[in-house]
Amino acid sequence: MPDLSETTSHLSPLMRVMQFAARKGSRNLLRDFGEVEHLQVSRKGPADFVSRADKKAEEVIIENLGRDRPGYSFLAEESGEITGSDKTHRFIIDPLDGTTNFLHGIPHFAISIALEREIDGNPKELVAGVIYNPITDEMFFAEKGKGAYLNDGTRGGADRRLRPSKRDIFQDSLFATGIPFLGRPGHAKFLKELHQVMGHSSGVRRMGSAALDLAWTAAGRYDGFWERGLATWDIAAGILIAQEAGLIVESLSGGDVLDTGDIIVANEALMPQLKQRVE
Ligand code: 2AM
Ligand code: CA
Repeated sequence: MPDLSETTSHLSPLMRVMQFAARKGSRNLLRDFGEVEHLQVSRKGPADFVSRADKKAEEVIIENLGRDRPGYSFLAEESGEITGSDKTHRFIIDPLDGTTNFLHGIPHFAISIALEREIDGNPKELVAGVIYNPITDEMFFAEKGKGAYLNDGTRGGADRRLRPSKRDIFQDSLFATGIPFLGRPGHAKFLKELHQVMGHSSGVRRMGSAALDLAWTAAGRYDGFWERGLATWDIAAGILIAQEAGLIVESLSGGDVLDTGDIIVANEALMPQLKQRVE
């Protein structure tokens, strides 16, 4: 269980608020994840239970953020759009990214929180993001212009600057992706892309949490990531973390990546090589 009293005084007030909310929400998820194991064997299965766990975590996160930043608006997976008195600031929340993993007792899921800001009528921009994996206690985070970091509680609790991999040879590179969900178009296209990337790279992983895929790419564990049809809350925090680490983030279908949810991420050298195989 994370110790919420840990000193985080080196962080900006906003980052402290966001990380605190993520850790608070994660307590509920961890407790419920422990129960999932028992429920696997019940006839009804854990699906209903998990959707309640999801909602509960979201409530806790919204409650904490709302207390520290009153008036801010929200876009959250379960609650949808909540317009506050301040329409220029909006938290974008995924209380449980990797729901299918959680449901099956697979310890690979995360809480994702981003803050979007609109100033003087300029287009909205992502100004802060956190992705927290409560199982590994890894907190990935970034603020606009300040770089991206990982705190996993080791090395005296110091933040480690995130840097993407420097690989530039496609054959040596490892990529992450997501498979289009049941009922969505694009399976044939995806299989073609997968074939192209698999055949020429070091491999492809499909772990089931887009937020963690982005965080891991920012950390240089993957050399790139692509997926289509994602929701704003799946990728908002991850986009900023990847960009602040030094990666290129683009939409696979033109327009704004947050709006389209069709995302491709890689370093400068690999981006054209990956694009060529998935566009
Ligand atoms: P979720 O776990 O919050 O649903 C996996 O490829 C990624 O796609 C996850 O980040 C997952 O988020 C997201 N996703 C969005 N819509 C989904 C759906 N209908 N079914 C499964 N995963 C979905
Ligand atoms: Ca999600």
